[in-house]
Amino acid sequence: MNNSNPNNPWSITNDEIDEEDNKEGRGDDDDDENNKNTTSNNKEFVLDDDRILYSLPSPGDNNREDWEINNNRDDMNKYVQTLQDDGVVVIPNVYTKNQIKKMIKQQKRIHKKVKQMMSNEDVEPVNKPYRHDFDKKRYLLMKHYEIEDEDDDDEEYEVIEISPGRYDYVYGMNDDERYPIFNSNEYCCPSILSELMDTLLVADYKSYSGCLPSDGKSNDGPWHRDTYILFDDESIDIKLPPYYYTVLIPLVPIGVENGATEFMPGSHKMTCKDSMAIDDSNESNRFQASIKESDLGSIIVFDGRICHRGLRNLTDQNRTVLYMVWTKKWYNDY
Ligand SMILES: O=C(O)CCC(=O)C(=O)O
Repeated sequence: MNNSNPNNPWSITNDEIDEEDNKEGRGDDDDDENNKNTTSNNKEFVLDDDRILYSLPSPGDNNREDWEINNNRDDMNKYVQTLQDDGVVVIPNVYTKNQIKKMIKQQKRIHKKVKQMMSNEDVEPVNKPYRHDFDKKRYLLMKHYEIEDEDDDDEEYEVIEISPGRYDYVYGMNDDERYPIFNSNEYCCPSILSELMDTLLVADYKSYSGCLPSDGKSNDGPWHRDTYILFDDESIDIKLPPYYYTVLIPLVPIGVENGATEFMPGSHKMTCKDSMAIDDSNESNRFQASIKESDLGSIIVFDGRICHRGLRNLTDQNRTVLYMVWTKKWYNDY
């Protein structure tokens, strides 16, 4: 079509586009340095007005070396490949033992405070639907507690009881100066993780943190994906490039006794029906991510579309896992 609309100030004719193309080839535009932007293949685009193009630094660029621990480039390629193929990978030595100790201490303070707020006489849990998609959009009724932090202008937060004694909340985990470890670069974007996300999500992504504490003894969680089905048809979601990653950071060893996280490798690229049809008696078709005591500081990273579940906790011991969610900015985890 070559029909310029005189009523529409944004309409451009093909002739005008050709003219712009020719100009670009000749490079005879305004050569003000401030108006230039260099793209990754070094082709220069020049604005023809006085607006200034600005490139945002990548979120992982700041002071990486200060807190580099696991920064082996060969491993990096392996993690990227495994996440693309299997949808889940365990990365060792992302945090030091000292950092894990700080996280445990501050998370315990957070948990104590959350329990206090939950036991306030004004707080009544309400059964509300919680989105837990699998082959289709699915809601499970779960107890929700609305808590208020009187030390922070009565700011309101939600605590969800995923199964008896097993909770999910974000209180204290994001930009809260009272719990500085969770507010720090060393926690939020260790170099291996920020580089991984740079590679996989590429640009325009965001993250937030939360906590999954359990008081002991819980049942198997349901199989689910962490992503919401975008167009009520999972066959669309599984064809998209990655847009959602979950990161689990165990603060206690996790395994068969207290509930490993179980995954169906490859199911981020399959319909749930096809994934469930795969023979689960063959061990290689199921992956149970366990972290030993000596391996604390490791993280489990997975594509949010992978089918997974938390397995039962047979012990009376607390099982606390922190999580981060990294998504493209357009994704809304509501
Ligand atoms: O607690 C776990 O191991 C499982 C967590 C989980 O299902 C999730 O992050 O969606």
